[in-house]
Amino acid sequence: MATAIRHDWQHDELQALFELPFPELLFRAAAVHREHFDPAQVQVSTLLSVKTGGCPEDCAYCPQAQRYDTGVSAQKLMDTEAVVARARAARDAGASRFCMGAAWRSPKDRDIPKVAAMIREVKALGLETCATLGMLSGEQAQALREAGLDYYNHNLDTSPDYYDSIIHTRQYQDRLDTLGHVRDAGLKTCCGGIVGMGETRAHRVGLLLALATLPAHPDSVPINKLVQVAGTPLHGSAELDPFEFVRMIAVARIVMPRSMVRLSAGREAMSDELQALCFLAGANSIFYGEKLLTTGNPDTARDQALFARLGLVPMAVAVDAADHDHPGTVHAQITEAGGAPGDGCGGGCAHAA
Ligand code: SAM
Ligand code: DTB
Ligand code: SF4
Repeated sequence: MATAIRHDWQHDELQALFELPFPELLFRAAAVHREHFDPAQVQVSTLLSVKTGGCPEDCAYCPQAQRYDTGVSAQKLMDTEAVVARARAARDAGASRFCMGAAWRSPKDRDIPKVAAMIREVKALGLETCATLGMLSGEQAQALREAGLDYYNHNLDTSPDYYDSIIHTRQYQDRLDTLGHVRDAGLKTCCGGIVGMGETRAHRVGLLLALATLPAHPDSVPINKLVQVAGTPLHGSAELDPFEFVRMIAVARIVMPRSMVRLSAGREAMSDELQALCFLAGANSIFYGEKLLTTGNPDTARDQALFARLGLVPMAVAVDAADHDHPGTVHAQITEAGGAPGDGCGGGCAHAA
């Protein structure tokens, strides 16, 4: 019988999952993964910082906060043409989703038409679109949806009871409110958090509990491992045990069985073997391309080789996200030679199942 989708998870249950012997936890997570996904398929997103640095917020992990001396300089919002050129290159390298990030507390209303133009043109390339722009009003979320936005990324970042140690310039409830506006606008939600910020296991449980008891599980759940950047308050934090990171992925997979669990920031410093354990634990999405927003990510050749060595294939774009002028399922291809997306999926894609 298929695992039920639950929204009534309890702290003790998640804690007990974390405490399972590692092989048992991975076995259970892998079993849940197979019920809902082809474990050979991994969704591939590319990030672009369309507005970098100068952010007024005080997120203790973030290189883009104006108040920390991290060497990231404030830049203006990019031109649409430059964004589209980067999106086309990402598509041609094998990405199926393009995520545009802005170092804003929240967008100004006058920014929305500019971002909407980017979304429309990126979508016209046949890519799924995602944006992460900070807090949104209901009207702003609606306007982005009308421009063709598929996903909005807005993270809870950490447990409610650790939040005050990390961010002081906005409240947890502000994040929940933005997620509500995003859901109400009919956008898909991408929402996760960061580990390795000096939190305890109980805080990691608290983050997953907060995510798994949202009114709807996020469609994508990015699990970021803190990228430590000199100048940020969290630089110098104790390194997380890599197996604890894998446990975090596995518990996320078990409690949110239908969500895409993204192995997000921090991959550059991970071995191929650790990443393979994360895929075994139920991760089925990555950021692909040599940069996240301001920090590094594995180079594409390394990821192409990893996919080939593990027999992983990039997931197809959902049909309803594909270019309306060119309807049909679009398939990303990551090959060791790179290459453009085409119509042939070789039978490994989701719709073939
Ligand atoms: N400014 C918007 C916001 O905060 O919602 C959007 C961009 S913000 C950079 C997106 C997410 O990136 C954050 O919520 C956080 O989870 C993640 N992030 C930022 N810096 C990070 C770091 N050094 N390591 C890991 N994740 C990080
Ligand atoms: C998410 O959860 N992680 C991504 C994306 N959503 C926007 C961002 C990671 C940023 C890592 C630090 C940087 O490159 O600036
Ligand atoms: Fe600003 Fe977002 Fe960075 Fe926080 S995470 S400082 S809101 S860019």
